[in-house]
Amino acid sequence: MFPPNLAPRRTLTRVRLIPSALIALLIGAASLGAAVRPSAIPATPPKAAALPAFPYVHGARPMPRALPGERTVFTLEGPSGEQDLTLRQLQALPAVRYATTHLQLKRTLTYQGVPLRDLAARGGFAGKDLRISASNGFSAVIRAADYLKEPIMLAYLQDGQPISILDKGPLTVVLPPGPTRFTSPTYASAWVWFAVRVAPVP
Ligand SMILES: Nc1nc2c(c(=O)[nH]1)N[C@H]1C(S)=C(S)[C@@H](COP(=O)(O)O)O[C@H]1N2
Ligand SMILES: [Mo]
Repeated sequence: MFPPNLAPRRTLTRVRLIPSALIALLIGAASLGAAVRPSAIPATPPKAAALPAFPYVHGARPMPRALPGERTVFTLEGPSGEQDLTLRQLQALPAVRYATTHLQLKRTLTYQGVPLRDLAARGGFAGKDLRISASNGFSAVIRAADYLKEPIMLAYLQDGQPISILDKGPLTVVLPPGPTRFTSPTYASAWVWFAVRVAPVP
């Protein structure tokens, strides 16, 4: 768990003032990336600068239906109920890819997965702090101020392959290499492995 004062007070306050709906809109525009012509983007509110571009490999794809018997791998627990997602459905959400040195594995690997920012938008709780839970009962909070600005992801591929249990898969939270705080002991709990669920912090 993190101390409540990880991010500068000023940043936290500003993020909380942005309505979830506006954040969801901005996230949608951000994940469309280069595919969207500037004229298609709604008039840019000043807060748009708070949502940087992420290293997307693709935007949202048509959401496939879950097949009979297809396993739920991840659940979004939103204000209007739960959304169970299969791996194929998770892979239809916008995806980022980058190399990072895994804090616990101590290896530099290329991960691909869904940015928490896009997961939160899909769940209807963009801009809220997130609690990510794991199949072993562990959970950790990831602050909105972190996942809105940095492409923290729920990874499903490691060097192009499904992530083995030995490497903390099949779904594991990965933080990008930029901010040095992400590799500090304070953020060790944010690298949630065996991740199965996300919900907004009440
Ligand atoms: N699923 C799961 N993820 C987790 C944890 C856990 O117990 N279960 N512990 C967290 C904490 S507090 C730390 S310090 C690191 C520990 O990883 P390690 O045991 O590989 O060093 O994983 C984080 N992610
Ligand atoms: Mo820890």
